[in-house]
Amino acid sequence: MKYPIINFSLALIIALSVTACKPRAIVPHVQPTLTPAAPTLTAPPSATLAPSLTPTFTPIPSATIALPTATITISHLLTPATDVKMGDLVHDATSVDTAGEKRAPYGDSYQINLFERPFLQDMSYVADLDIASYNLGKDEKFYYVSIELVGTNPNNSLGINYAVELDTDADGFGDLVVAAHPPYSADWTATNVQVAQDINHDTGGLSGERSDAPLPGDGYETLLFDGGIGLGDDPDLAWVRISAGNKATVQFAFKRALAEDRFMLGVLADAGPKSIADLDYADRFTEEEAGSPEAGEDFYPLKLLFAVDNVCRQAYGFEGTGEEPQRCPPS
Ligand SMILES: [Ca+2]
Ligand SMILES: [Ca+2]
Ligand SMILES: [Ca+2]
Ligand SMILES: [Ca+2]
Repeated sequence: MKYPIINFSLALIIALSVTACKPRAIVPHVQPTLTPAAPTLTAPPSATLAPSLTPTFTPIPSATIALPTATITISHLLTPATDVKMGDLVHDATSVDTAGEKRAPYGDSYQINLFERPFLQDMSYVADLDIASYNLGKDEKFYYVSIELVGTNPNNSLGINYAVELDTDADGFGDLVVAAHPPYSADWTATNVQVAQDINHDTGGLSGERSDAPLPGDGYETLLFDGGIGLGDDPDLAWVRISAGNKATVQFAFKRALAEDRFMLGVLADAGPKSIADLDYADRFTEEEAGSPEAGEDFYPLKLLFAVDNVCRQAYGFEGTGEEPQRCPPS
């Protein structure tokens, strides 16, 4: 007579245990899969630009770093080469020699969207933001773009984004951007790379040559690729790695089909606005609002636009006139 009671109690305990365990086992695996990535994927709409431009140094959103990588498996067919022959260096001004004086020596021409401001707002220098040179290489499948920085740590705790801009018709309006965010690794990765396009032709504001600030715009508004979530037709479209050589502190690779054979090329280091939807930054802020890194200038020191370095653009695959907007002067 006792057995049925014992059995019933046991059954009840087992049933309760199983019921109690189930939700704990399932819920955490379902919930985090893709949702945390959403805020970092889309270029911010222009309505929210103003807050993103305020000079704060919020570290890279934790959602980006905390994203459980195990939940997304992306298969790659083709990885870029580890050893690539690179072309001629294009040099950028550096501020390392005048950093102690809290100023850039030269190389910042705000009106033509050329920045040399690897400084925080208090004019303290950040070598990992300071571009010294860049160059282009290619193999059968990929273009490679190396960025040489004065510093050696692209994983600087400020959270520095690096990018390559391509102006495919040389009108001064960037058409494509390949943008990467930390954390970076010495091995090629696509998970921290996005490719976006400017379809409505406003990266140069009204003019590809001059600052048109203050002017709203949505920059590179159309996301074509996000290696973190497998967005895009080609999972191997764009990659980044670091410490690839003393002239390649950061190196990008992207499929040649993205840019075809003719383009103007520039690079960017950005721990300031970090918003591809706000490029060109010279069209967002007036020069007075942005401030200047050059001590002799009226608007010195830096104000709203700081912690940004970029370069003059170089032409690849065509001669051009030499007068293309944002192009480097002939050397
Ligand atoms: Ca520069
Ligand atoms: Ca520089
Ligand atoms: Ca263009
Ligand atoms: Ca646009």
